[in-house]
Amino acid sequence: MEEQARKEKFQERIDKGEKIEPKDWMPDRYRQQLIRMMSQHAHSEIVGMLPEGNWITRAPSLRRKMVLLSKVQDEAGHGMYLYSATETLGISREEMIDQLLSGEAKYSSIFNYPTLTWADVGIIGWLVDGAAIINQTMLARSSYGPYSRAMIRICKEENFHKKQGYEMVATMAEGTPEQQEMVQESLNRWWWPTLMMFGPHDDESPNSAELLKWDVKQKTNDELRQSFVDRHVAEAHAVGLEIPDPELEFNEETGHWEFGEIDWDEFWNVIRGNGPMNRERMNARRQAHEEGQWVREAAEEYARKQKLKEEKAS
Ligand code: FAQ
Repeated sequence: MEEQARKEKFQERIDKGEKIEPKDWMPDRYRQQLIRMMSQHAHSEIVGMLPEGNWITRAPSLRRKMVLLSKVQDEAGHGMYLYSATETLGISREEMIDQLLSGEAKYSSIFNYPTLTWADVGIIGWLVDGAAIINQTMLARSSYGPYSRAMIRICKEENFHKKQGYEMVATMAEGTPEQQEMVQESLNRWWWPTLMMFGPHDDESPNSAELLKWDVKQKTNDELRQSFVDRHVAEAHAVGLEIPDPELEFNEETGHWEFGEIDWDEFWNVIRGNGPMNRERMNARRQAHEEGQWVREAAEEYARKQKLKEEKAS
């Protein structure tokens, strides 16, 4: 089939709501966009273990420690599903990791901020996982089968993460004056970086048009950001917390919360590698990769021996 006819047929399948599977024909650009976005997403899950992981040894009770340990472990699992789903597009895991470690591939800006207090653990669960759910509930309907299926499972776990984060936040918000101050201070630091997670405004988002056309995304960055604000302002108010935005105002006509402008210089600066924790995060990943070399070698050797055994047996 001619390239153009194939592209038209592909678009028809997308418009009918059919899922695209790994062995199906797809435009090279569709493949490249998915590799970019999904590998970036996988890296975010893995780098995203670091800020909260920082508090595992200092959790204030055994219960809190167990919940945090399993949450951080879930994020590792999400990274693994996503690397596997991305491999179905013809890129190897080694290539993806190389791209992360060389700085060629991005990961979410949010993970370049420090976790300074215990309240940050609750705030990340509530806000960062809350933002991830809004974005990923949409991606669960994405046209690429393996991505969409990974998202369904991931969203179930992220919902639990958000609930545990909000429960921590609510507990601190009705705790001692010091706890109340600590959780409000944490919200003040994380609110704006969380809004940045949704990416640049629609008119400055070069990838959105293609991703919408191919039904990878069904909503724009600004639409998702607005859903996040509407939901989380209500949740903040329900536990007596204040959103750190003097311009925040409810618009009765639209039924939405209007909010102030994001500091886009800060966003682009973090993406370029100059956020407060970019260097530390990359150093931690590089060190983990080097120290994991013997594990990868042992796993390969084990797989080789298993294969030999199976060959002998057959
Ligand atoms: N950070 O044209 P657009 C989580 C880049 S998972 C860094 O609008 P697009 C779970 C963008 O890549 C969080 N870079 O891009 C968890 C592009 O650069 P490129 C991760 C960003 O793809 C919780 C350029 O700016 N989630 O939190 C960011 O249409 C707790 C122009 O942007 C995903 O990755 C950013 N925030 O929209 C884990 C979801 N925003 O690549 C641990 C999947 C934009 O052309 C603890 N990804 N850029 O060089 C997406 O939904 C989309 O890719 C967006 C960006 C919305 C991130």
